[in-house]
Amino acid sequence: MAVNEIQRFDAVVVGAGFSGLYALHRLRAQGLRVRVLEAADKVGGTWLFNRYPGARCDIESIEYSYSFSAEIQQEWNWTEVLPGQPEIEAYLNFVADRLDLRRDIQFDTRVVAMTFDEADASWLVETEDGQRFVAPFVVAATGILSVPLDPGIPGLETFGGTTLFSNSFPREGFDFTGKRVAIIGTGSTGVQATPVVAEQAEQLYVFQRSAAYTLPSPGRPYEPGELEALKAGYDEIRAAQRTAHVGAARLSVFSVLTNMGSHPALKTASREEQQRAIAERGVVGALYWRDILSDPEAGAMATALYGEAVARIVRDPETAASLVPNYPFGCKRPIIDQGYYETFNRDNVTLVDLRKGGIEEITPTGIRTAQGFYELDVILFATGFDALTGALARIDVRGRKGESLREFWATEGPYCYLGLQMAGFPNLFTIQGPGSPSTASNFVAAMEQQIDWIADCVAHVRDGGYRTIEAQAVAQTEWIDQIVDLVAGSVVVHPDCTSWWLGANVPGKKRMYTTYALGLPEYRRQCAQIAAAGYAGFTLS
Ligand code: FAD
Ligand code: N01
Repeated sequence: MAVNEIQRFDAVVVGAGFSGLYALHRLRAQGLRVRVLEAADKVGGTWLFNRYPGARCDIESIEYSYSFSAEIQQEWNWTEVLPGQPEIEAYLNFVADRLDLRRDIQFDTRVVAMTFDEADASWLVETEDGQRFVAPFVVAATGILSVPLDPGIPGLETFGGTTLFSNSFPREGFDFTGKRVAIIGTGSTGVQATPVVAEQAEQLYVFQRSAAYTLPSPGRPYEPGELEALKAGYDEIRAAQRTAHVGAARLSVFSVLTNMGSHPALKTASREEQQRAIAERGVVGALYWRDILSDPEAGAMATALYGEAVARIVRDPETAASLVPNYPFGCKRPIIDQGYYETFNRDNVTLVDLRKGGIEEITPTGIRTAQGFYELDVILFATGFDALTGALARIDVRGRKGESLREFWATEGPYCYLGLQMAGFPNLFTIQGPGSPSTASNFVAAMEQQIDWIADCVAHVRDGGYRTIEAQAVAQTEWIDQIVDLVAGSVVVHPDCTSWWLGANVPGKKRMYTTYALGLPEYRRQCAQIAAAGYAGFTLS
């Protein structure tokens, strides 16, 4: 086919991670001709790129997996309760083969522009290499954590050793043996990578700008027969998931938060009770009190108690003190780790607390900070993502009257109706966009519900003889404003919070918390109600 020839489909899906694969399957099952455009050379998205040592899911494998196919559920065998990156990547490849998805996926194809054509009521989708696709519907399954954030450190490109990024880690892996290594960043990624890299490296420096709250992972391999027993009761597991606030009913990093209501209050607990809690539960004992998210004073007490719990693990008092966060628990997404604090007792591991003197520059031989110079062979950046809106904003999306989505979000903030559509951009669906429960839930459960909703919506438009469906600006504003109001004054918008879910980690990005906070079941109910009411808040034409 000539490069400039336009290819027509009923729907274009951008991205071939968890979301894009399911969107393809679901829309194809409805008889649509679908083309998936994927920048990478393989399926997997998150689980293809983030192959750094220690990469692992924080939700049980049997829940962090597609529920739509009873056959796939039974055929795939997870080996661990909390699956590691290789296993999730293998699972997604299995699903792609099992459903014969690859025949409709075009790899090595990056979308750079999408333009809505009023007359044709369709989207022109253009790729980096000049290919053009036209389709009435586009599903942007581009990922909420898929655009690496430039750490913006002067001299980065001058480093003469090996520079690694956690979110584009080499396919063949990397051997840290005998190397002087820096990990920059102590979010979920840095915290996961630290204990594993420490075991290989000659010397590991962990560069910490903000300390993390992190809970010990409950992960382990399945016992013989355990998975089989779980699979026998899969219907009940999925039913429980559907009623769970975060879309995961079994043990997860979120359980410490969701069960808080039944725990005692920290402010009224005696000193003995507090000490017993951390003696018996470690750092979790500092964070499981019911009042610490709602009462700032209790939150501050929890941070202090957390510091005491860390000091019981980390032998060097200065390092232990440096590992205590200076923002309240709950402001960032919870982290789980496999021996993070214990790692700082190793002779070959040093914490570089950047609060005592930040990074000034990277030189050909290492990192210069205000507190000294560190000679290095390897720098591993675990510095995060331009989350939620980053991937779509990197595409030049033009809606009605040529309106730019990138500019709209940059000036107004991340407005989006239901996390599914933006006013002015008809027939373009986002997956887990702003205003969805995405960042505070089991992503796979949340994503499946959204794609089912989108597929039903597309069928409604086509069967009803309509050409377009478009979010109304008023509905969109009301939706996001009610979400913003819900969390006003809470820890997630605390002034000291620099979380990606606020957009606060990206210089110049509008600071707004847009995660739907009422839980997945209520979100599902509202989406269903809106559809049943003839797609209230949308205009069909
Ligand atoms: P992605 O997996 O990000 O896939 C998006 C795809 O779109 C990518 O393949 C990308 O190449 C492609 N793409 C983007 N832009 C373009 C373009 N312009 N043109 C063509 N292709 C494009 N969630 C949980 O619920 N639990 C967890 O434990 C968990 N762990 C995580 C661990 C890590 C390290 C990270 C980064 C995220 C984690 N998440 C977790 C969130 C995770 O992103 C989602 O769970 C899920 O994998 C997202 O799937 P997706 O298909 O929507 O997006
Ligand atoms: O990214 P992050 P992440 N100099 O943004 C620091 C999912 N996930 O990749 O906080 C020095 O959380 C930055 O410091 P600060 C999960 O949803 C899940 O770790 O901005 N430091 C921070 O410490 C997670 O929330 C798992 O002060 C710099 C870190 O880098 C999301 O992905 C595992 C810096 C970035 O932390 C993102 O996690 C992995 C600089 N210039 C990821 N720039 C699971 O376990 C940034 N930092 C399931």
